[in-house]
Amino acid sequence: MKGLILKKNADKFTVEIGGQSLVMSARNLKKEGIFVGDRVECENGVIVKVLERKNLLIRPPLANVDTMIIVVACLPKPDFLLIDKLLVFCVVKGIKPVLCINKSDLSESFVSDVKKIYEGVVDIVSISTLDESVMNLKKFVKGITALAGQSAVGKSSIINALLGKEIATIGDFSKKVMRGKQTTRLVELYDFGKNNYLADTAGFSKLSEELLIINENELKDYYPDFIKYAHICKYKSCQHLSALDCGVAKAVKDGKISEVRYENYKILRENIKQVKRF
Ligand SMILES: Nc1nc2c(ncn2[C@@H]2O[C@H](COP(=O)(O)OP(=O)(O)OP(=O)(O)O)[C@@H](O)[C@H]2O)c(=O)[nH]1
Ligand SMILES: [Mg+2]
Ligand SMILES: [Zn+2]
Repeated sequence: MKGLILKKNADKFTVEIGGQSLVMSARNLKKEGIFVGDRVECENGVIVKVLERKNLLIRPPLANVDTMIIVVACLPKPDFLLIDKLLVFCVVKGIKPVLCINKSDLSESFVSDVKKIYEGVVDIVSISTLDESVMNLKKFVKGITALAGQSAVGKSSIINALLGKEIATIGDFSKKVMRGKQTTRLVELYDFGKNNYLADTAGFSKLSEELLIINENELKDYYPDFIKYAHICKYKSCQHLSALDCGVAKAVKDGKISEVRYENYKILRENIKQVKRF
């Protein structure tokens, strides 16, 4: 029978199989080779085989990710470079990204500022976990869905609000900032019905390593908003770094591409280039 790994705890796995959740162990398989999100073959209550994966994330460890909901909020101070890294990462891994602006109850102007940067780049949904607007996120949970974003943007709060119960642990913001610790540590999939699952995860902080598989000269091809204007560039291999004869730089100047996106592209490209040298 085929099952799905919902949770991993030492050498025990919680497997969803035939509509039930069962705790199983694995036979003749290394536990390090089985991940939350893996689809597995089970025999007599034991995992015997891991089926082929669509993708695998290392940090957080999660397999077969279909959708990534990238959460951003006005507090903690947003890291737009991290968002852009995550967006590139999604394209590399074949994951559909969604940008979720949380804590919209705190600042309306922040919501419109973020929309200005990312409109036309990614689907955007604005919510607050404090009211019913959080439900607007439900339709974006498609397949195995990971929540990503800086610590304290409200990922665990989103899971609890969507499921209507206190499942995931929410961190105390002030304590968290003081200690600089993440509240959520383990990865677990929560069932949303109709083969849709949401993962509460910590991590994505060491993402840069996983981005190193791309060449700095290819980075531009992972920016859907740049691709729209790249045909205007004089040179086919244009890296969009100088304003001369560059369609992308012109689109930035004309306000069609966000300056934040463009400046962070240059930083990310330089990061990739630097690390690759060693
Ligand atoms: N004002 C406001 N506060 C929120 C909202 N959502 C979450 N918070 C608060 O933000 C803080 C952090 O929430 P968490 O859900 O623990 O954040 P997290 O992203 O899971 O953090 P890590 O697990 O550390 O990655 C808590 O104090 C929440 O009460 C919201 O929509 N509005
Ligand atoms: Mg959390
Ligand atoms: Zn160009």
